[in-house]
Amino acid sequence: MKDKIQQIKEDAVSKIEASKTIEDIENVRIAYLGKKSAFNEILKGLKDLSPEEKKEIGPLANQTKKELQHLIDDKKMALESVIDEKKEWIDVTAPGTKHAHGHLHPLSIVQRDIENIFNSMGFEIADGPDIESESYNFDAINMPDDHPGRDMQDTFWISREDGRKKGTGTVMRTQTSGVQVRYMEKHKPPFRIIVPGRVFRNEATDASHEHTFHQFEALVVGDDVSVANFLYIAETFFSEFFGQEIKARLRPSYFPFVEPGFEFDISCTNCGGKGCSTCSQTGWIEVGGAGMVHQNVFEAAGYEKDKYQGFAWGFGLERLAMMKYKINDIRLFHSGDVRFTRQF
Ligand code: FA5
Repeated sequence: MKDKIQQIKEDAVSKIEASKTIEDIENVRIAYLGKKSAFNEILKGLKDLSPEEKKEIGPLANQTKKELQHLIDDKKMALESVIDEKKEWIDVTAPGTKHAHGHLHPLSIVQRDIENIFNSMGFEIADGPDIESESYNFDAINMPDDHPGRDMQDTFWISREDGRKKGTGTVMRTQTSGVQVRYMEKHKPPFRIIVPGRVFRNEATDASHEHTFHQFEALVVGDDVSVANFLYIAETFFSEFFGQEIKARLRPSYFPFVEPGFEFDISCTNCGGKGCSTCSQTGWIEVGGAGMVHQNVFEAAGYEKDKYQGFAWGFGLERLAMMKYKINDIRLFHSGDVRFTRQF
């Protein structure tokens, strides 16, 4: 009997040592200490032994059972701690994961830059509604109903009844120029303002045209404001904005609300005016329209005719942002693609 117990013990110990999983060790426990195990049979049979044998075998069997139970418990704990380490081990010294922070859209950055530069030159920032009356957007700035100038801007009409009274329609504003008369009705010269804002045109889109884009208008009115003032302010602004010396030039053009009117070019920010693919080898890039405010616009605002002089310009904000950050497709701005906006 003693040999049998010793044999069971040796077998059990080698199986305990070989166990690799919780399941293995549980199987060893059932096999060697469970109800149907050979060891349990020995314990059950103790009652049938002689008193001398009982004295000798009883304590040996109980001692062996205890030893095996300890070995099994220790092995089980060891296996559990390995699993815990794999599952829950935390390195408190590891760098944390970064939280994503919100940031400004490139157009907002450019708009803020523009506002800051003009603020530093004594300009105020004025505002107007995106949904504008036909009157402010067109009629008041010398573009009455039958004016051919209206054809220059494909318009999203919100309401435009047949047989309506002139100027009573509503539009998604096509230009920030509509804020000119709105502002002048409430303010007397001298003043200088810029009007940054969103505008809409019913146009097909391509790499340089959007149906929804931003302009910023500048309007300077006083007793003796001249084209020379405009050129000086424009060159100062663009040099500051691009962080390099920029030259400006005017080419005669037509806008109903200015007389004379100009297309406005700046020296190429890529080649400095020498000629490159960005400026089609001309050294110049067109950035907007400008001119001396038409006296009809002053009259529409309630000013006395020929009393004041002023200049106005309208530039596309996206086009400036594209030049500054070398972006080749205007549609990226409103694409909602964070791979694009994250770069700013
Ligand atoms: C105007 O909108 C005039 N109101 C500008 C003006 C103001 C002239 C004051 C004289 C005095 P124009 O349609 O050319 O002009 O637009 C001005 C600028 O807006 C363009 O030079 C261009 O930079 C930008 N722009 C025009 N159409 C689009 C478009 N579809 N997508 C993106 N930018 C555009």
